[in-house]
Amino acid sequence: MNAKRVLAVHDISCVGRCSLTVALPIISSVGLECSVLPTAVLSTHTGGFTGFTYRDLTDDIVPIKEHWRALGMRFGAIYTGFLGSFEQIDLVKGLIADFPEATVYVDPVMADKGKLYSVFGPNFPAGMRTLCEKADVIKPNITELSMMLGVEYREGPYTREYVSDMLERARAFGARKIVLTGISFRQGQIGSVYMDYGTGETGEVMRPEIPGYYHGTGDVFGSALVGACESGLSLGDAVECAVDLTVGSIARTHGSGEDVRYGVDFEPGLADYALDVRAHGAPHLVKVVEDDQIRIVASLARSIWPKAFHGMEPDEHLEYMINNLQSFEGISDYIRNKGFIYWLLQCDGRSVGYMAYVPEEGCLLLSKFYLLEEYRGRGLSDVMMSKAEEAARGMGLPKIRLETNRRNTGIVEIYKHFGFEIVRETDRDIGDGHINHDYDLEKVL
Ligand code: PXL
Repeated sequence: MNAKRVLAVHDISCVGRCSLTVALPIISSVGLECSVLPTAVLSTHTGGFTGFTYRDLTDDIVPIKEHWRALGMRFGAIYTGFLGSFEQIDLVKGLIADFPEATVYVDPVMADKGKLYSVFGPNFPAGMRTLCEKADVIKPNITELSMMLGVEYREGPYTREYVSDMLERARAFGARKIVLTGISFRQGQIGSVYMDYGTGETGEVMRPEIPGYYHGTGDVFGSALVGACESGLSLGDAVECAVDLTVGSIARTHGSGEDVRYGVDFEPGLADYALDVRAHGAPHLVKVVEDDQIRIVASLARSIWPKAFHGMEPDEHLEYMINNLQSFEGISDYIRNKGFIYWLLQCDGRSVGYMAYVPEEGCLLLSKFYLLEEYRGRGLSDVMMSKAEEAARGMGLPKIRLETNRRNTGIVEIYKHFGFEIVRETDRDIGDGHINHDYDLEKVL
């Protein structure tokens, strides 16, 4: 399956940048495939234009979905926005149930500035709430959240207690994460707050408010959020990238004096948005030089090793290795006195793994190669192995060798996948009577 395929479920308003006409370019700009399920076709959006055409595509949703199912189609994410009718709420819930592997982002597009959009009836917020209950990530504005919670809409600026209380109430929807837009804590400032209910990660991204009302900004923000999250960014980094694209688009539009019904001028900001996402999210290696970095390596070893070697070695053997070889002092000694080169793997703005190697006679010894459990299976070990190969080649060494615990069949298979072969079994005394029962593996470059 193409895990990077995002399905955007919104209307297509032919003119007036919003919904699918912004979701497609923004999500595509970060290298993700954006498929679409149009919920309605309108000549223009409904905000400020009069006499727009409106073709409701409710009847097409199930046949389109069934065709995809017959083809065995899979989606990495489903991102829903403006729905064409009340009945579509249940149909979209059915769609979500039929593609259970997808991460579901629901933007309950229906209201702003305390008012429900004119095309929706009064029961729409309660219906939208049931859709939010199927989501992994929800992105309401404060009006939509108030309506779904059945509480009175209040104009900002807000106190932090008020906003925290709203986030807490929204926990009942069951989504893992929420991004709440249209929040201000003082006059002249506006932004978003976010909360990851699972990890407790929470924060706010505030910017100076630009006067005026700008159409389609919720969709620019939502699409940028989905693009960034699906690129592997943490929620906080994704919100930053989305806010920057949105605010930049508003600033250009404000400056140009354009008719705001045509939406915001987001296109010139796309290249920077894509670079921003890449800079925050792309996994990359950082050489370990400073004491602080060595401490991070030592703490990664402490988190990774007990799980990685669980059931393979007695606890005291593991403790000996961690305390002596992968402690701050042990790693410092390897780097500063023994010629080892350590690298930290950065991803989602944090250190998620590490590797180390040292040149030997005729080969490179790959001495450490570890990833946090939750970051395995995402191709990140390729980044580390490529670095080891690049280093060996750069030093003119034709071979990489490594030693790995014989009982760790999973990692042996991974090394074989990278082209390593078992060359011997060894029982090495690593000091204090501790013996490592290893395979020696080699890869000829
Ligand atoms: O940007 C939200 C939106 C999406 N689609 C249509 C709309 C609106 C907001 O007014 O009218 C058709």
